[in-house]
Amino acid sequence: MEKVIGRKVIRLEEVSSTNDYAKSVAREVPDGTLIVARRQTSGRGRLGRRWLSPEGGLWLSVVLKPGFVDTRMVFVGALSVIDTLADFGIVSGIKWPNDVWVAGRKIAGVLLEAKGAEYTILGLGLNVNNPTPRELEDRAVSMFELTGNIFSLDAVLKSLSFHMDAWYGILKEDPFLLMEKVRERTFILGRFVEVFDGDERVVGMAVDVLDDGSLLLNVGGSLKRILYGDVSIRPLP
Ligand code: BT5
Repeated sequence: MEKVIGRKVIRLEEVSSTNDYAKSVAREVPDGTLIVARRQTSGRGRLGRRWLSPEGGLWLSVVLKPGFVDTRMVFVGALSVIDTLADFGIVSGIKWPNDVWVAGRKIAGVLLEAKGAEYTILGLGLNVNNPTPRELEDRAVSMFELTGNIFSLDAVLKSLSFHMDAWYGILKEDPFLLMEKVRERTFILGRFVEVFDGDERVVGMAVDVLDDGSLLLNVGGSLKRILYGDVSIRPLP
């Protein structure tokens, strides 16, 4: 079986979703096994949204078995993408909770799915050599579009694998250090934002990301803790 920096890797040409494939093998494979596909036919975002996954991008899932559930694993994915992009000369930031953006556009997204404490699937999509899917217009970007360069998917995968190993280790050893980095990299802090959690829309100033991973908003002078949602940046009222 192929390994990338000590990590077992399963490569697929095409799959519906690497997260679904990862779930189907999760019980049998070791902690840290990575599944990567050239194309996904039904790539998923959160809340059943579509993740467009044409050839040229990195579409992968990692099976993690830390023995606990921790939603902050989403930041293991986001910080690893940020470090990987930095390795290739691209500066990026976290749009809380699960997006990585460059220059106002989304370059990567993380989808975390846990089966109790048994395993967690960390799904990650990164636009590398693929052009931005047309229907996303100016909301998405790829490494190719930012730099004009074609990257070796294996080199990007190796870098991602290395950084995921490091941040996963930090989450287990010292989650507060992980959260320090998350705060440093969350570019919405100090911005006026709208957050939609599927039911409720809240508008306020993003003040902080707390140690448990939640977002603190100043809503008309009172502080509100947001556990989950979609953030859009808004002009100051
Ligand atoms: C996410 O969801 O951002 C999580 C995306 C996770 C994708 C990976 S790929 C490997 C693994 N297997 C899967 O099936 N999924 C994971 P969310 O925050 O809900 O964002 C979804 C939204 O991102 C969509 O509604 C689009 O607006 C946008 N989007 C879709 N495809 C995109 C792309 N390739 N690049 C940038 N934005 C995209």
